[in-house]
Amino acid sequence: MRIDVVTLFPEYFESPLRVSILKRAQESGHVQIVIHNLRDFGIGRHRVTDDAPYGGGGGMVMRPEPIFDAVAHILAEVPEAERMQIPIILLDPAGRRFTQEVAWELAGHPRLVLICGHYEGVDERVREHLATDEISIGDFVLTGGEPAALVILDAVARLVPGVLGDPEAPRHDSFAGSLLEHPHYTRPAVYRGWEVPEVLRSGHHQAIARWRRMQSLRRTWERRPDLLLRAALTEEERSWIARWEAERRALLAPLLEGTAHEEPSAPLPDEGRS
Ligand code: JF5
Repeated sequence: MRIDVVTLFPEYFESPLRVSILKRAQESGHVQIVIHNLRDFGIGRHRVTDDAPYGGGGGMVMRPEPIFDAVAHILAEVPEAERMQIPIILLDPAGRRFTQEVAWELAGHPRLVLICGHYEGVDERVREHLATDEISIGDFVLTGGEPAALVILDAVARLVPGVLGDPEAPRHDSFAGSLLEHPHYTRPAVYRGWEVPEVLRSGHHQAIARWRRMQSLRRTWERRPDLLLRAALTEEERSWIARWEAERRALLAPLLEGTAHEEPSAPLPDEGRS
């Protein structure tokens, strides 16, 4: 797979791409990542890439020409029929939310183009007439699209067949099965008096698998109950959850006793603090 990135800050990508899995993925030829400096496509002697917004207001907006020219340069050698299939992705807080499902979808393409916005954003004509996708990595605002592009690069590259040692690994991911991961332990068996659960040291593989599945479910039920709606669960697994629900209700019952039909309680007397 090849991923082209258009950015005003090519240096931003240097060290993240030089270490660990992304480094090895590039060295082995499984993934080719090409960073393009948007400034090289800037306008005039000063290679300008931004300008003041029409209609006034503060800040700067990225001009469309350098971005169109950078993408034209990237796709110049690609035959028209193939070019039409390549996602041209603008990183933007207003985009479609990036999830593991979107990562799998993008990993299915032989090429991607990522465009990093800056300032108040890019000229609307980039969205309308160049970008095929707008993607957000979450509901927060970054100074530019670069960190978001790195997140997408990382999540997508590791799904390319051969990038991870074990070809089964990505399918075993938390979220792949739509449940959170079970706890992991390694040596020592006892650290500061904190013991590794007995079952994991028992060598009883079936009991271990069952314990892990229950831990996964319990953790998901506690922290991300929304994920359970999409999970494929056995009858037994549903019965575990039903038991936890019952235990929770039993714990809450004394606290809620008699509150259902009561008038809102009177304000507490002033405790004398100023
Ligand atoms: C950006 C204008 C893009 O802030 C983001 C972002 C947040 N979630 N996903 C992406 O992108 C950077 C900033 C300003 C356009």
